[in-house]
Amino acid sequence: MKTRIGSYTFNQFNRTIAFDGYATIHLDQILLITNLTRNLVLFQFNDPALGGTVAGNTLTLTRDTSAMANTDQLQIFYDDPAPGTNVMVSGSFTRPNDTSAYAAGDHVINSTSNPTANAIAGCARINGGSGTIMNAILIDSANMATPIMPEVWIFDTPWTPDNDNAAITPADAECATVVAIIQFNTMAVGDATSGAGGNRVFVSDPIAKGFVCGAASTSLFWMLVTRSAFTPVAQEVFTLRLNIVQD
Ligand SMILES: [Ca+2]
Ligand SMILES: [Ca+2]
Repeated sequence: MKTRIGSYTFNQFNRTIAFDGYATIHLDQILLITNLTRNLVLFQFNDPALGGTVAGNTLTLTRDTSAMANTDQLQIFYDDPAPGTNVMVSGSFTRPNDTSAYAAGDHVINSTSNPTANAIAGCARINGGSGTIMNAILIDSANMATPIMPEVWIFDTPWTPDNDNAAITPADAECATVVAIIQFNTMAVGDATSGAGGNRVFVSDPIAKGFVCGAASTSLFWMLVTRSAFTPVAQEVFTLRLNIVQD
């Protein structure tokens, strides 16, 4: 979909234009950029003299712009992917190298002393973007006779994680950043080998929970809670996949 980009940063000396609302842009989707202050074309997709290169969200122009001004008004047309793009995103963590039993309500995360809040980048198309989580799949790298009963909390803001194997204690303000709490009504044994040699997969029912990412982020953040007492294997890996329809 042809989109006029309203938020950008132009640097005349570096010949760069940053697309401020985007984490990444694609050269083959940039259509036309005109310096309206000077009535000059800066980029045209089918003219080699008006080409450029892209890194991250920044276009470096072939054309010399040193005689222009950073404050010149630019007209940028970009072929943005159509809204409603369906994506799969995922993140994983490895729990500690111990086999300490969990109680119901405990946090399952990567460290008993210095845990890292799990993040999944690319949930939104652009920084501050939005979407809808359609369903979730949790993969457990082990197959225990008494498995975890997983519950996944999804936040739009990083939270301060409790230690592994401690009861979760989300603050009121952190609860106010929750966008979904996911239970998994379908569980299947994959490789039936007992313990670390096996695995299990948990699948949610349809979710349909909307979210809006933070201003400078495309990420959502997730917390795994066990609602059952279970004994893990050392360095068990949990992977969360989310199916998202991005706006
Ligand atoms: Ca515990
Ligand atoms: Ca395994």
